[in-house]
Amino acid sequence: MQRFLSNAVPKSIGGICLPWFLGALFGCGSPEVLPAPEPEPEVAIVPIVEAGDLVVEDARVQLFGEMGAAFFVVRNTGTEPERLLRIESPRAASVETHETVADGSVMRMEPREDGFPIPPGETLRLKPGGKHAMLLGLMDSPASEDSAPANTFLLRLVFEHQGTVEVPASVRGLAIPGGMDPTAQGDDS
Ligand SMILES: [Cu+2]
Repeated sequence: MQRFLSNAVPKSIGGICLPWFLGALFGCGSPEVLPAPEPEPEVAIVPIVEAGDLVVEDARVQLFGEMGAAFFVVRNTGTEPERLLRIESPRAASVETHETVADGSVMRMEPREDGFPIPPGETLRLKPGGKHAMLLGLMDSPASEDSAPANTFLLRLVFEHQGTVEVPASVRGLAIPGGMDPTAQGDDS
C-alpha cells in the first residue's frame, strides 16, 4: 500500500493564491502580478485507465492549499451513451462538477449538477477554462483509503453505467498561466 507524499499539497500558499487559483480556472490569469512559482515537484506519469468501453487518460489535479481542480479525458469507445455522474476522492471533502462559460467578456463557473454526458464514440475533456471538477476541503487521507501511487491523487469517477472507476491523477502545484488552454482566454487577453 502506497501513500501520497505528505508534501503533495502545498500548505503555505493557501490564502494568497486564491485569486491566482480563480484566474487559472477562468483562463484569465495575469502573469505580471503573480508571485514567482515554486519549483514544480516531480510529476508522476499516470497510467491510462480502461474500464469497459471507457478509456480515461491524462488525469491531473492542480492543488491550491485546501482547494484544487481536476482535469482528465474520457473516451466512450462503446455504442451506448454514458454519463459521468460525479467525482469523489478520499482526499477531498467534496468534489463539484463545474463548467467555465463566457458571459459576454466575463468568464464564470457554473455548476453541472447532472455531471457530463459522453455520447457513444465521443470524448469528454475536462480542462482549464472549460468543464472541470472542483476539489474542496482537501486533506490528508487515511492510508487505508488511499490506494494511489506516490505523488498521485486518487479520483473516483462515478459513471451512470460503468459505475465507479478509480483513476490516479498526477499532481501539479500552482497553475502555470502559460499552460492554460488558449481557447479559454477572454476577449481582454
Ligand atoms: Cu469550478
